[in-house]
Amino acid sequence: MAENIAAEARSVAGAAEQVEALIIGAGFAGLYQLHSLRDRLGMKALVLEAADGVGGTWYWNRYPGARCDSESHSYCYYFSRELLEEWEWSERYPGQEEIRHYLNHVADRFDLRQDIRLSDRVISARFDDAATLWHVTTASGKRYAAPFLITGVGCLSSANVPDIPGLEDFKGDWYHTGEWPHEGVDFHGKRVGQIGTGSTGIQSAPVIAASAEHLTVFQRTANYSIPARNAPLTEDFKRHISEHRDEIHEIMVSTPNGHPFRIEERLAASVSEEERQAIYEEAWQKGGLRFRAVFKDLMVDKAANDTASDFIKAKIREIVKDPKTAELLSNLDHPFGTKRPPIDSNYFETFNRDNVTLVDIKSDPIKRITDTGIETGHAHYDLDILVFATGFDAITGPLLRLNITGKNGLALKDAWAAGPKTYLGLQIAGFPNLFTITGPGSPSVLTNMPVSIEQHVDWITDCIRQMRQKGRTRIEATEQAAETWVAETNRAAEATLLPLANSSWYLGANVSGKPRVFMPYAGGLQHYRARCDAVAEAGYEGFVLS
Ligand code: NA7
Repeated sequence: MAENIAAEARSVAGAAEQVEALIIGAGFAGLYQLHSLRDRLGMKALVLEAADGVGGTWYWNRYPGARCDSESHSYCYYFSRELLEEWEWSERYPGQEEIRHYLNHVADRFDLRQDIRLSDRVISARFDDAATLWHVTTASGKRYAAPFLITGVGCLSSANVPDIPGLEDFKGDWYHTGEWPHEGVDFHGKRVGQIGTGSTGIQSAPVIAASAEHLTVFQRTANYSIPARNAPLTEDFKRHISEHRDEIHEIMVSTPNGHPFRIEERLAASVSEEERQAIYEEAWQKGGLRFRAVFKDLMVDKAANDTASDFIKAKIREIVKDPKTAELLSNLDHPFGTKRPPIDSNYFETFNRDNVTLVDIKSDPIKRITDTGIETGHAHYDLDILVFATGFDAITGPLLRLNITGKNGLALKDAWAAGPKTYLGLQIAGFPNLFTITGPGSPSVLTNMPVSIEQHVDWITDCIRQMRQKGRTRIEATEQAAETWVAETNRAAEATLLPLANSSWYLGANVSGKPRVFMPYAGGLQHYRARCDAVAEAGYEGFVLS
């Protein structure tokens, strides 16, 4: 008897919990995917999440000044009219805390928490070909199994801390912006060094400077930025949104980037120099990503792009008082918009403060971190706190760290040794029944993310619905379809100016040893959506269903 009980206990301890679908990540993607599979298809689905709360990217990124660069009324789900109507955003660009509240509200409203397992990181996923089952293991040793595995791990969730010698010697505290302590960091009386001037560094520097004794910003590549002109939403604007939801959504799904505004039809050269300056000036005053939409050729014609870029350089020189600092900040080595274009609140103005210094680490690179600060070839900077605003192992990083193994023992890291290869960014040949929400090869980071996420989740849900209706249990992208899609993704990027930014994370250039491949699909969200729909209508062309 005792023996039987012990054996049973062993088998229970070793047994995998089996459901119909496993979803990794409780951010925008995972929450909506759970709701769709469970409440629309009636499936038993589970979300596995490493953090101790929902929110995904917005759970982790709590650095000072963390704010979204898509407008709040578009940075949300549109699948539920009730949800849209009951939630009211407070500012033009939502801050991290407000977005996290929103996602917590979604989790409660749709009763999702009961099917979310928090505080346990997925450490491996392995496909059992004979059983058509994905076996997933977590850090705590729990095992799960399901026929379908869906990743909603985000594109910017794998922190990139550069391998600078000496970090272990540093006596002060150091932080990566993407893994910021929940209790916050007190900068009062501290000498802070910030490495990185991407969207994150551009947001954090003004906020850190406001309380630190001194902030030294270490800039490798100068960056463009447009003022966000963030402000509380007016009652008039809130009314406008609530009266025009359908029109706003229609614009979002029919434009290349999923934003709630259209790109102007005119070319930069179609207006006089004077008119062009007036158009840029108006867009600069209004602020935000709409700046990029004032001419339709800014992202495809270098001469057109130069006009925008020259305008922004002149603005930087006008704002920044010290000529040497202004020169460094405006010494831009890539066309405007070819790296993800930040929007800011007083970034360039911050360099007019007495307690802020800009250090050019392109001409004088960092040699090492010492116990008391940062040493470059020519100087030593004494610091109490180091902030790494150095970005992410973007798009592929979060997928690769799941340790996924497909058919015939094929590890994803080997399948992608020369760079990611997917079909539509949704599936990988050799990895049946694995769907990657906003995976490489989809528009993802080039768009307003919730719009791309809803499109992917709807497509995946519909695919699984059709499979179930037709008694199919397995779907796998063909190698041929994936090859063709990679070629199409490359062509789409080459038709734009995007590949001209050498140090872009779109290319994987920010992580040493990462293959240089342009990862997102740059052909436009509206075209991509049409393509995904056409594939489904043609009976899932490019996939094998069995
Ligand atoms: P980004 O955009 O990748 O920016 C990272 C910054 O850190 C960028 O200025 C990099 O310079 C710099 N960096 C990275 N590694 C180093 C090393 N080793 N030495 C010096 N400087 C370095 O990341 P963000 O977090 O700002 O933004 C990512 C996205 O998150 C953003 O687009 C939003 O969508 C939200 P580089 O340009 O490589 O010379």
